[in-house]
Amino acid sequence: MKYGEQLQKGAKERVWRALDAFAIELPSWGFANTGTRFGKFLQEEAASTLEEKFADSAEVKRLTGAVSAVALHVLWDMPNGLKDVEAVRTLEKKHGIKAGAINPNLFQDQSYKLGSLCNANPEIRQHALDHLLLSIEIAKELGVRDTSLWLSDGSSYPGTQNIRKRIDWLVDALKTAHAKLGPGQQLLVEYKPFEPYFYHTDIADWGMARELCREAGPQAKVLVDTGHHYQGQNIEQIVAWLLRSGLMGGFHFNDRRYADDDLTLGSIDPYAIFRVFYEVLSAASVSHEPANIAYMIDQSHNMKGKMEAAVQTVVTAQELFARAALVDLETLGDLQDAGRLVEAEELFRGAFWTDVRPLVGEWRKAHGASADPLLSLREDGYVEHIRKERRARNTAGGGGSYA
Ligand code: PSV
Ligand code: MN
Repeated sequence: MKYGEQLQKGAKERVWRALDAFAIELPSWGFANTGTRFGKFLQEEAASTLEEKFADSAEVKRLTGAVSAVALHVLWDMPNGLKDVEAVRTLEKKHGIKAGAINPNLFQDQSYKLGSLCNANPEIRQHALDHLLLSIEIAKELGVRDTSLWLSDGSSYPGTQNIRKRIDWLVDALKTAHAKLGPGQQLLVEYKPFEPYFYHTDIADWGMARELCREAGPQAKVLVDTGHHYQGQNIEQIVAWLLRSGLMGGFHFNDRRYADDDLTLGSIDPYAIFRVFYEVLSAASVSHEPANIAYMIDQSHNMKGKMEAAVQTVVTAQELFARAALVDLETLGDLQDAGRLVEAEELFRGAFWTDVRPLVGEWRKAHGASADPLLSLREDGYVEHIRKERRARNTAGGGGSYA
């Protein structure tokens, strides 16, 4: 098959079908002012209230047509716990966007210096567990499927912690949490090799996350954050394994050059994300059912405007998903089985190199979104409006120096 032929052979239908089924969650924290370890460069238009985060997410949803929900971080967004549920329900209705995955915060409390669910002190473990259970309760109240757990727990110096004891504490906690899940709810377990600790991390990779899920129960699944791997790791192979074992729960998408850089999806290595999407789509084609995976973004933008970055990310995700959907799986399978390596590779690469932007734009337009969301964002005045509205609050103290 020659390059370009794929577009003629029912490509539009394939892309259309893929995009119909594709939606991604935005992180509420992606709209707030965050910083690096060395300083904060404040953005006048950043969101600081939950209402503003909902409003910003709704604008990204309106422009792209591919946003399913806005993921919440309990301490940052719902500091009063269950008392805030009603307010979230009101915001969901007002802005026409649902709350997404509920993220417990087990990394900021002063007592967590030596760990949260893995702390040697049983009182601190209980405190962390209570917060995890509260998060599950909040998810239940809001009708949200996923509680998304990331633990920063670890140590920076060999010999200072008992790794095996910590595994047992963690398993106990996850079993207790799992028992509280309602029908249809899920506990997503996210792994990360290092940072904030640099010797050991209690859930350092997908194998540890998978073991923990298996011990916790059938509603626990693994969350793959694309920024949480060592350099050179074959992430799509991890995804293939997790799909095979029914433990692929969801993604936190972002791109990186060095470590957990939280750069815009596809800005450094779009081919890597294409390959991940291809694994998901090819597994779904064999099982004949959608994998029911939570697609989520986990990025914070300190250089780019937050609204622009969010729109750019969703559009990139749509485009890479569409390109992955272009792979003719049947033909590829035949070529692979016949050992026709270069033809197989060219078919695969051909899909990646196809410019789907006009097709994806058409899909968006047909679905009431914008053919060119970044241009529409620039033209519709939303950013100017929120900048005016939020300027005074965002520049009064806080962060680094701001002229
Ligand atoms: C940790 O690096 C992480 O990826 C987790 O998902 C957190 O919830 C998120 O970033 C925000 O800090
Ligand atoms: Mn993450």
